[in-house]
Amino acid sequence: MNTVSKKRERFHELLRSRILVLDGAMGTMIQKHALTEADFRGQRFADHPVDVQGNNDLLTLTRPELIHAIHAAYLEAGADILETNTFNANAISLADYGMESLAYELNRAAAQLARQAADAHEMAHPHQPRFVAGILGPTNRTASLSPDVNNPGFRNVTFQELRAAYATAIEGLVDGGADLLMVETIFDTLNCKAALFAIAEYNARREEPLPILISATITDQSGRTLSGQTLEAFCNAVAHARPLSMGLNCAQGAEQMRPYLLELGRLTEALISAHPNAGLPNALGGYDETAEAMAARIGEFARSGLLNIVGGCCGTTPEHIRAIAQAVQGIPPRVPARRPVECRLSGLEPFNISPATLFVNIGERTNVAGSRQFARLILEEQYETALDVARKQVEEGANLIDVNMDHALLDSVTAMRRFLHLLAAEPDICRVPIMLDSSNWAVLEAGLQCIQGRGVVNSISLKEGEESFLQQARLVHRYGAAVLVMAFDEQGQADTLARRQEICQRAYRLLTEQAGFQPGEILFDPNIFAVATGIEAHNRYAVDFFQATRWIKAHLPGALVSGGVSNVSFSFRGNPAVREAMHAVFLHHAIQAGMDMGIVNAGQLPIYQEIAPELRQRVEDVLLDQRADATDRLLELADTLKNSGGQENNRETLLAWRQAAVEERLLHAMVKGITEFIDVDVEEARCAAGHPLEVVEGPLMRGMDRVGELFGAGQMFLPQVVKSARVMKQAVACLLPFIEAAQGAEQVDSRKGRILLATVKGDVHDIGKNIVKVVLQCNHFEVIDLGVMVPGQTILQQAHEAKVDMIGLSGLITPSLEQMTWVAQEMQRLGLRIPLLVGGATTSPLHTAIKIAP
Ligand code: THG
Repeated sequence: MNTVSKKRERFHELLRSRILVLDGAMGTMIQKHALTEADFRGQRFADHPVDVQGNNDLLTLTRPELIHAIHAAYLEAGADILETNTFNANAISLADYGMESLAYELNRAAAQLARQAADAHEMAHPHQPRFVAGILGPTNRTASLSPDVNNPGFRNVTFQELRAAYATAIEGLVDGGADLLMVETIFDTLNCKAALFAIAEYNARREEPLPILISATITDQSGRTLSGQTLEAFCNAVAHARPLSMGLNCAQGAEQMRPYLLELGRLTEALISAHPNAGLPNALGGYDETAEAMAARIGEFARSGLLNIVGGCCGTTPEHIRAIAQAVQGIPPRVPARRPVECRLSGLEPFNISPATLFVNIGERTNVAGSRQFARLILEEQYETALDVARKQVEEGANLIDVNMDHALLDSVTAMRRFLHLLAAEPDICRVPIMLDSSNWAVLEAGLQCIQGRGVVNSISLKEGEESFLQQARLVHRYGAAVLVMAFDEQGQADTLARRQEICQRAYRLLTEQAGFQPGEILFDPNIFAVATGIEAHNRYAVDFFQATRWIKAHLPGALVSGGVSNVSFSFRGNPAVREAMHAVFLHHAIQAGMDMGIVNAGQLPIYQEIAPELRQRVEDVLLDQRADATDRLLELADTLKNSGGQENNRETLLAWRQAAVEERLLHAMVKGITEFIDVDVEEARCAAGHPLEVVEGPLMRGMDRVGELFGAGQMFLPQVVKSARVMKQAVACLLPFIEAAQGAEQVDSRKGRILLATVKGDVHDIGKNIVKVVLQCNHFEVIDLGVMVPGQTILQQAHEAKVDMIGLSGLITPSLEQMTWVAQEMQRLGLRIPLLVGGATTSPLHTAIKIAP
C-alpha cells in the first residue's frame, strides 16, 4: 500500500472509531487582526488595480505566516481535519478582485499551508494523524436563480463556467496536498452539482478517488436552501456523488441546526457532519455563543448519535474547537443509516419511488413532438404560456414532467435551455423532477446543465453500440440524473419479448457493472407501440410489453419500467374517448405486470372501472389480443363515439378562487404568484377605488405584507417570494398610467424615487442586495446598483451626481458594519440629508441605533 492509501485507510478507521473534529472559522480569526488594505496587498499586489481588502484567500500568498498560525492553533485545540483557506479561491469569486488568474495558485498554496501545519503537528504527535480538507465554496453566483427581475430566464453563471472554475480549484487543492474535498455552504444545488461533476472528472483520472464531503446551508425559516430545495430534495440531488459525509454548516447556530441534522440522518447513508456558527449573529454582527455553551449543545448531539464529523463555522475560535473536541471525546460516532434501494428523484421537493408506489404519472404535454399546442407556443416564442402547459400538468397530478424540444424548425438546445431556465423560476412547477426527453444527446446534456434537482434522462440506448452507450451513461451519472434506456440496439428497436429481454439485460449489466449505476437509478422502456393498426404483426405489441415488464421486474432487480402510454392508441387519433379508454385499460394491465411509471396526459386518464363496459371489453380484446376480430369491433364502436370528446377539463375547479371578492383575489394572486388575471383584477379594484394609489396602498400592500409574514414564518421560500414580487410589479404597471394622470401634468416623472444600492468595500456578498433590488424595482423605484466592494467615496460621489433619494448599503460580514458607519459619518459631514438604508446578515436595529444613527 502506498502512503496515500495508507492514510486513507487510517482516516476511515478513525471515522469508524470516533467523532472527528473539523477546525473552526478562518474569517473570524482573520478579522481579529484588523488588517488594512496594505496588509492584504503585501508587496506582490501593491499595484493591483482593484481593492483587495476582505479577500481573505489572498492572505495565503501575502500573509502565509498568519494563516499557518491559525491552522496551528486549531490543530493545537484538537482539530483532526483542517479546512483550506480557499472559500472564495475560485475564478468566479476572484473575478470581483480581478484575480481570477490566481485561482490555481491560491488553491495549491492554501493546501500546502494546511498540509505543512498538519505534517508539523503529526511530527510532534505521531499518534495523531491530521487531515486536510480542500474547501470548495459556493462562489458568489447562483446558477438556479435569475439576478434580473425582468428576465426570470436570465443566468449570470453557467454550469460549464462553474465546473471549469471548480476543476481548476480542485487541481490546485490536490496538488497542494489535500486529502479530502469538501463542497460547503451550498445554497444552490446546481452550483454544488457542478463542483461534484468536476470532482468526479478529477477522480476518474486517479487511482484512488478523493473522498467527498458535502455541506449545505439552510438560510431561512422555510427549512430550504436559498434556491428553494427541501433538505430531502437536496440529498436526492447529490446522492450520485456517493459522498463520504453529508452535513450542514453556517447560517445557523447549533441549536437551530439540530432538527435538520436529525432529518439529514434519515435521508442519507453517508456519515453526518455539522459545523454550525457560534450561535446566531448578535445585534452588532458578532457571534456570542461561548465555547462552553456551544460545546454543551454539541456534546448532546454526539450523545444522541447525530454526528460523525463536527467543527465550527462563523464566529468559532480555537477555544470553541477545544471545547467541542473535549465534549465529543469518547462518545461513539453515529452509525450510518441503511436505506432500501429506491428511485429517489427531486425537483424543489423530493419524489421517491418505492415498490409501494402504485404508479408514477409523467406529464407528456410539454413536448413539441407530442402536442400541437405546445409546439406552436414554443415556435412562436410564447414561453410564458408554454409554462402554463407545464403548470397544468402538475396541477392535474403529474409527478414528473417530460420536456421535449425535438422539432425540425427549432434550435432544440437553445429552446430546452430557455424553457428550463424559465421553469426554474416557477416553484409550483419545478417542485417536481424533470424528465429530459430528446433523441439528441446535445439537447439532453444542455438540459442536464440546467436542473438543480435529480431528474431523468429520456433516453439513451445501445443503438450506436456499447461504447457510446457507456460514455453517455457515465455522463448522465456524473450530472446526477437517473437514466431511462429504450429497448433499442445496433440491430434496431426490440419488438419481440426475446429482443426486449436481451437488450434490457445487456444494458442493465453495463450500467451496474461499468457505469456506476445503482439499480434504482435505472428505468427501462420496453417500447409501447400502436396496436389496432390493421397490421397483424402489431396485434401482440401490448401483450409483449406486459410480458417484458413482468420479466424485467423479475430478472433485473431494482430497475423500473416506464413507457409512452399514448403511443398505444395512435390508430385512434382524433377519437379521444377511445384513446383515453385504451390508455386506462393499458395501464390497468401494465401496472399489474409491474410497470412503475408512464408518460401520460396526466389530466385525462379515466378510471378503468368507470369506462363503459362495452368499450372496455372491446379495448381489452385489442390490447390482450383476445379475438381475431378485436380491431374491427373496436373500430366499429369507435365510429359511434367519434365526437363524444374526452374527459372534461377540470380547470373550473382549479379556478374556484376567482369567485371571491376582488381584494381576496388580489391577495391570492400575490401569495400564489399568479399573473394570469392580475390585469383585470387590478382594473376592477381601481374602478372601485377613489384614487388608483389606494389600490397600491390597500390590497397590494396587504398582499406584500402577507408574503412577508409567510416568508418570516417559513411558509414561503425565496423563489416564491420573487414570483410574488413579479405579480406586484405587473399590478403596479397597470396602475401607473392612472396614477400619473391623477398626479397631473406637472409631475410626469413616474418614478417613485431613485435609490443607490451597493455592497460596501471589503465585502463581496450581494445576494441579499440583489433581492432588495428586485423588490424595489418591482415597486417601481429606480435603482442604481454599484455592485460589490464599493468604496465609500464612490458611493457618496455617485449619490451626489445622480441626485438619488436614498442610499442603501449592504454587507454580510462584520467589518462591513464599520464601512456603513463610515458612510453615515461622511454623509453627515457633507450635509447629505437623504435617508440611509442598511441591510445584511450582520446588521441589526441595535447596531444601527447605537453606531450608525448617531
Ligand atoms: N418512450 C419514451 N419517451 C417518449 C415516448 C416513449 N417520449 C415521447 C412519447 N413517446 C410520449 N409522449 C407522447 C406525447 C403525446 C402523444 C403521444 C406520446 C400524443 N399526442 C397527440 C397525437 O399525436 O395525437 C397530440 C395531440 C395534440 O396535438 O394535442 O398522442 O414511448 N421513453
